Amino acid sequence: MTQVAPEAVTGLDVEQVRQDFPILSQTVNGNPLVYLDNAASAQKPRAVLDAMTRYYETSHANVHRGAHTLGDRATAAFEGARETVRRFINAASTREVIWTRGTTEAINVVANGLAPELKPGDEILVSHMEHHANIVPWQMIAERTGAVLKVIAINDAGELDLDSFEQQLGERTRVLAVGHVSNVLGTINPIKNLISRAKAAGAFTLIDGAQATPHMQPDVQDLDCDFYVFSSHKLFGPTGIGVLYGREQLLERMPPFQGGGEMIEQVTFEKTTWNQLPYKFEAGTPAIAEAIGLAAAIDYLDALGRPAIAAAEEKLWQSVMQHAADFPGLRLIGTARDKVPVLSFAIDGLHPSDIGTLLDQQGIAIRTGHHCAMPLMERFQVPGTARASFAFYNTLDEVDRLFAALQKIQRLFAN
Ligand code: C6P
Repeated sequence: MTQVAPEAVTGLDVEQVRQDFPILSQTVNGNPLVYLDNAASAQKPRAVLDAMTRYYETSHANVHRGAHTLGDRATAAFEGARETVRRFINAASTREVIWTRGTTEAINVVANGLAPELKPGDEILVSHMEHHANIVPWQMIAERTGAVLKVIAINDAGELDLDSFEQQLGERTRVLAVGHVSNVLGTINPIKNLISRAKAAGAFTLIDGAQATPHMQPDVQDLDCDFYVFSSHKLFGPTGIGVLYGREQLLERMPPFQGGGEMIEQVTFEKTTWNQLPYKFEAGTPAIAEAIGLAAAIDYLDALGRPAIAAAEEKLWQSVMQHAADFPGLRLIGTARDKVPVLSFAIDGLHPSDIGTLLDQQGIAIRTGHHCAMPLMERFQVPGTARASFAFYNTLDEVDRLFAALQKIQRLFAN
């Protein structure tokens, strides 16, 4: 259930939408909050908070165990949430939708699961713009198996260098693991093309959708990827839960990630057999309320309408770009043609962390630092960036306030 205005069919009534997000209507350091740290974690609509509270107030019990009414209710809601996610990504079956703690855990599940497929000299291809979550698990698996990590170069605009991709892709490539959207640059990568090329080369494909899903709806069957992963908390849902989509026959082949309850079929001291999918990868009591909250977030976004959300983001982004072009000494990091509304920048003479602190004093929340993408910082030869990341509930007035505040900071440092 959602509190969306009827105008949502043609365009978002942003002021009305903001009423759905209780956290946004507060002052921070004496100023109305301007929340521009959405790429780190997005805020939650009341529909999500209500769904989780309702669950705890009426239906909580452990799932898949109970011979009682609450257990049945909890199981139905939990598995209903899985079906909502299946629909969201257009997976062929709920057996292909695995709950994880988030994107990071999902990538670790896949890296661990593919380890038996890798031998010394096999290549794992990532890109120079990956988040650490899509680098480090592969390095760990490479160390275990003798496989080698290869890196697709990027150009100065922050786009994948497709020539470099073609050069690196070869018969030794066993895995392609790339982000759908960069958390620092906002670049939308041409993943459908990459997946089809990698598949033709015989590689497994994993797409990190952490930064894509807040802005677009992936169709995993159309993309034809083997794995697609994302986090709930960036998608306006609760923290502590995420999704691993995996192609069924690969998930069947992969070893489980953790052992314990739920993931077994039969246990004896001599031998244990695994539960069917998706439970084989879901050891222990799952994050039940969080799954229900994520489903409520997806329903909320559906009710707003993806085209309306995209139009609202586009309007914001045009204003951001205009302001940025007029701002003396501001350098954009990431100028790809195809982008989500993420503004990474440096300002001459200012350290990113000073920018962040001084903006916060004016009630404006952004993120500064390396954004868990140290190799990318090194590529652009910056210690870190300031990053303002936008969501559909941000307003044009907030964009104006960001740049007015940046001007004030610049004047302060000029004196
Ligand atoms: N990026 C950011 O501020 P988790 O923490 O598991 O939910 O997501 C990890 C992750 C993986 N891939 C990408 C592309 C991401 O952007 C993130 C999280 C946040 O950019 C926090 S570091």
